[in-house]
Amino acid sequence: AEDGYRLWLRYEPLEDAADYLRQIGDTEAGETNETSALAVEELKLGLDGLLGTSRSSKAPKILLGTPESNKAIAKLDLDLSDLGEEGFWVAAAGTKKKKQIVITANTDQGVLYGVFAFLRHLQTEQDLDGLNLKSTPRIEHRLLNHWDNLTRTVERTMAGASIFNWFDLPYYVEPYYHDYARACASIGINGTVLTNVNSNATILRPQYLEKVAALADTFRPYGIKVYLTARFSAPIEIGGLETADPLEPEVIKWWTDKINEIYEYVPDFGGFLVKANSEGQPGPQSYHRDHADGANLLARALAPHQGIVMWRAFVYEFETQEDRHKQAYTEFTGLDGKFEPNVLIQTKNGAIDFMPREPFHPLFGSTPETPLALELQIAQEYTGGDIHMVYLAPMWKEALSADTYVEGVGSTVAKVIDGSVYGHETSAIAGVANIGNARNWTGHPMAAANWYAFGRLAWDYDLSSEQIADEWTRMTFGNESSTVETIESMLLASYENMVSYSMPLGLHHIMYPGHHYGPGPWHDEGRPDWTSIYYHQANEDGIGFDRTETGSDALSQYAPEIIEQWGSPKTIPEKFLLWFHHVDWDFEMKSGNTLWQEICLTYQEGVDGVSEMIGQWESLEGRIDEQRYARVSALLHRQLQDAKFYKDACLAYFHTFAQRPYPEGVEAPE
Ligand code: GCW
Repeated sequence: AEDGYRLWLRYEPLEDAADYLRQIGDTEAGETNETSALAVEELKLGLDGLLGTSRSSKAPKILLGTPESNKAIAKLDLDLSDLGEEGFWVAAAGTKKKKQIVITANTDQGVLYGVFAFLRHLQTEQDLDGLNLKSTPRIEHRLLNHWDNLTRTVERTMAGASIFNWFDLPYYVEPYYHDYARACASIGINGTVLTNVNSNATILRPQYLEKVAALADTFRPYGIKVYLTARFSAPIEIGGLETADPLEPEVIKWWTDKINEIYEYVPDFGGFLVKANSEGQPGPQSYHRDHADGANLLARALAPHQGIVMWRAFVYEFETQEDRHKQAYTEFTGLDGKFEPNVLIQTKNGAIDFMPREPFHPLFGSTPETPLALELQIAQEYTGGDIHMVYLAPMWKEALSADTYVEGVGSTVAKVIDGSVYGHETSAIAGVANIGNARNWTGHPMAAANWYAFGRLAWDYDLSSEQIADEWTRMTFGNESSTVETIESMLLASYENMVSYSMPLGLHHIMYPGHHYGPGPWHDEGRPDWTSIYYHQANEDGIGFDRTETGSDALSQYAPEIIEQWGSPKTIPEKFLLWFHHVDWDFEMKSGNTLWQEICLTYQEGVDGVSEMIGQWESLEGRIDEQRYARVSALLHRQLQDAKFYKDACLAYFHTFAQRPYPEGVEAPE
């Protein structure tokens, strides 16, 4: 049965196998160590599955390995100087008479990546003529962030319990840890943070470090480093100290000893991810110190071991009375230049949270001295849980390709992140994982596309959403052309549909509190900055949050080119309209509709988009396995119901202010 466990690494027999078999013969690998053994094993697994187990000794050989490990490759005398430590080269080599395929790199890790690239090439039925795949990653640290607790609950990911079985570790290492690592390595992910940013300090106790070491040992051959979250109050919680003040010598000593201890368990430990002074987490400000004091405390102790600190910029307090959009920028630009070189400030793509659509975070480009890491959310906290089919690559591409203008046109968020705008050496990107112990890892069968897309974009942000969707679909559902076309078109429409039926035109933070799944625009209890009415500001005149000069002036945190374009409701891209402007219900939109009409029609469009996806999916009945067909079918019907509910709840509520008729073509809420 097809339960999705194999993800995109299915290796089902190819229709064109015979053709490939003429071009692919035996494999000649070099000397082995753990990582190169995995490369050999994966290549065999892939080829056996895709092409069958018998290959002709007359067909061109695959030469696998580094020039050091494989003499035949050394003889080719290839120039690998631009491949770095992780890049690979997969190419047709040899002579006309004696053709060969070479999969090589400077390191065994690169060779493993090359194997996955070669297999992907076959899985997606690409030509072998003129084979020449050469690639290096654009970003150095490409991490998953698990928001997993030691009790195996997972914050905001809905695909089951945590995959990390702490109870059985280190004595029993689940075989599926290998499959997790394979899947990650196949898309170039090279690090993973095992614990939730909201976790307590327990993971730092020796009893747990032993378990962490077992996971690190398992992931290492796949090129995946292990990282942990560091609770700032750990010296008090588990160290018996009275304070966690980052400038206190005993605190400095405690962390230095702790970090040295971690490296005894995990010699290549990656470092820490820290959420401090945010949403109730302890931090340096509790001792009247700043984020730099806190981050540097850890960074200095990690530096001798080459560890890094990813200090999160997701900080806000209502007490300051400042628009939440502005707070991270205010705090962190003031500290630029004060951080140790092994600190990165990890910043969500948008300034508020992981809303369905946000303008890019104004911090990007605003800290010339400090490298920023980009944090994306693969888990669908605000985008339909693991129930809605929403392909997130277009959203991430929008963030990555946004122009900050800080160093002139073309200073995109991607170039801030990869270090090129300000010439930083270290670079990082993180994705909050959507993985759980669901048999298919991600709950919704289509949600695996987001795990896949994150890895591919982390490796190369220039890949298009279309190309990634195409690869994933072919690898996951096979190459039959109408199946591929249909699923791709569903994937590519899905993000915009979801924005339309939940938070269109720059609306944000109007979800139901707590679960964050459905609508709750009426919500106004508790902290004002956790309510919905604070963000949509609807009243009889209109709707939207004024972030221009006449309002919170968050817009002033962006470059002049952006202020100019976004400063007026007439010139701002309408997708961000209500994020920055409070606009009259009768404001005329580019379409000629009034704002009220446009809001209604956009919600309706989102719902209709889901109906269309159902129609498309139904055209695939009988073409794909029954199990995945039925599951996606059921989920899409639920999504339609939810989309209607989102639309009805929001329109009924906003109507109480707008008091205008529903435009034609919109199903009015009952
Ligand atoms: O989006 C919010 C979530 C919290 C999360 C927080 C964060 C891990 O609702 O669950 O906590 O962001 O990113 O720290």
